[in-house]
Amino acid sequence: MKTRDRLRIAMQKSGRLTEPALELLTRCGLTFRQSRDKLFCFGEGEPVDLLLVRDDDIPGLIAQGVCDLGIVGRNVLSEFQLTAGRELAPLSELRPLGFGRCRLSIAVPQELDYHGPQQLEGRRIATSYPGLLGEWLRTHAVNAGVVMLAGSVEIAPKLGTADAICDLVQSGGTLVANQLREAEVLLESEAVLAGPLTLPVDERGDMLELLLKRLDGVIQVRE
Ligand code: PRT
Ligand code: ZN
Repeated sequence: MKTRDRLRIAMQKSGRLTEPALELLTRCGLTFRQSRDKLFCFGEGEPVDLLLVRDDDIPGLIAQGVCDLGIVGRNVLSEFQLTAGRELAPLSELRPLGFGRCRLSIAVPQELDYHGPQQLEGRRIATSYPGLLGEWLRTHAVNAGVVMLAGSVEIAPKLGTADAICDLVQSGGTLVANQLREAEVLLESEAVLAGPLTLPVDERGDMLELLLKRLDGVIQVRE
């Protein structure tokens, strides 16, 4: 991998985390030249550029060294850490960022009188998070089928393709609309600053240290 002297941050191109992530970086004193719908934004004042991508690609881009940092949901980062191949560099959560809060939960049909994990034994659970769900099932010694779905997970019970779901919940409105109710919380999530386990020791490392200091200042003021 060619060495770079500018810090490169991967963030979501278009979605729930885009606006708040840009706002946070702006409050850290960073300004960028290109419009945010472009793939790449060049940092004007500081040597910090942005790569705008799908959120699911962010951990891989950091692990491959294409980007130094990423702003991504803890749900996506944790899933990557559980499912990525060993050949990829391990990542770490450098800072929680306080926006994009949600939880990864198991939800069951409203009419089911849920009273514990063992009730999921032998059932099929639809999810886009096989790593996190699999880990939870192992921890609770539950043998359940994991039905992998990339989207529209909440309609699986109605379609008869699963008995329960494991998906992100925020207000709970989507669950109610699909006659489901939250039974177990697997992960409390929010946007985080992700980076490699070992940080670069060149100019990028100095810039990263400065950025972390500014971030801490901004986050502290918000709290
Ligand atoms: O295109 P790209 O792949 O980048 O975007 P995406 O569609 O995968 O992601 P996006 O923008 O929907 O979400 C990005 C991140 O926001 C997620 O990875 C979470 O970390 C965070 N986040 C916070 C949420 C929610 N809240 C949320 N409510 N992500 C998704 N949802 C969905 C959830 O999947 C469910 O369908 O909203 C529905 C539930 O919401 P409530 O309010 O009805 O409970
Ligand atoms: Zn995504």
